[in-house]
Amino acid sequence: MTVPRGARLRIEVKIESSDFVASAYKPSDEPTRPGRQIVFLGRSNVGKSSLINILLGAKKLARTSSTPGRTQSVNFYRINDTFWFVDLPGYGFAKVPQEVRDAWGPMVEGFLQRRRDDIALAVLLVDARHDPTGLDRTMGEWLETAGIRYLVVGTKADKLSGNGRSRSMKTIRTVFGEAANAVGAVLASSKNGLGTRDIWKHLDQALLVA
Ligand SMILES: Nc1nc2c(ncn2[C@@H]2O[C@H](COP(=O)(O)OP(=O)(O)OP(=O)(O)O)[C@@H](O)[C@H]2O)c(=O)[nH]1
Ligand SMILES: [Mg+2]
Repeated sequence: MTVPRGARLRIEVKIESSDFVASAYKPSDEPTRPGRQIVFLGRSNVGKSSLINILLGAKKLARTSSTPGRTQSVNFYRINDTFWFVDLPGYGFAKVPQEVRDAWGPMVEGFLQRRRDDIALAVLLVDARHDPTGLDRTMGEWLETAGIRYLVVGTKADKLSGNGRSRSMKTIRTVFGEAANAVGAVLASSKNGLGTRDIWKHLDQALLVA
């Protein structure tokens, strides 16, 4: 096949609109409009809400905070009126009150199980500066068992040197590389935009095949 110069082989999602739609504390709060979902998962404070903002080029759409546990509900963002970004509450931060930690399992696992068939891809965020935690590994295994495909994103990569980034990528690949449902790994920064193009490539792919 001859591809004309400048032609693109695949369609890329262009963000025409992104809107906050709902914060769900229980299933009945969830929007019922159809559409595939990209869900963002990871430890409290790892940078889920910040990543959503930079991917959408919308600085303040998702609320971010230096206090872990900012996002305690399931937050729905409607993109191009066709698909969803879903910002899930973070897990595993010692300073988050016990009742919030107890609520996490039923809320997030329940959500993932109920919406499994609508999920085009999960984005599992881990802090690039540290080895993935036991809970990060458990989350990966959980997604594996649930049959949900996921992309691993190492966040806050702006805080690492070139060597640190290589080391981090290697660790992430070692921990998640064998998993059948892990579609790839990307290092990212919500401060300087590193990795966002690569992440979008994976999201495009997942949304196209979904
Ligand atoms: N240097 C740096 N800081 C970041 C990056 N991403 C997030 N942060 C900071 O990390 C803190 C937490 O970011 P959030 O996006 O609120 O994290 P979250 O995962 O949504 O946190 P919860 O909602 O509490 O689960 C904030 O102070 C952000 O400014 C990044 O790529 N680089
Ligand atoms: Mg958040």
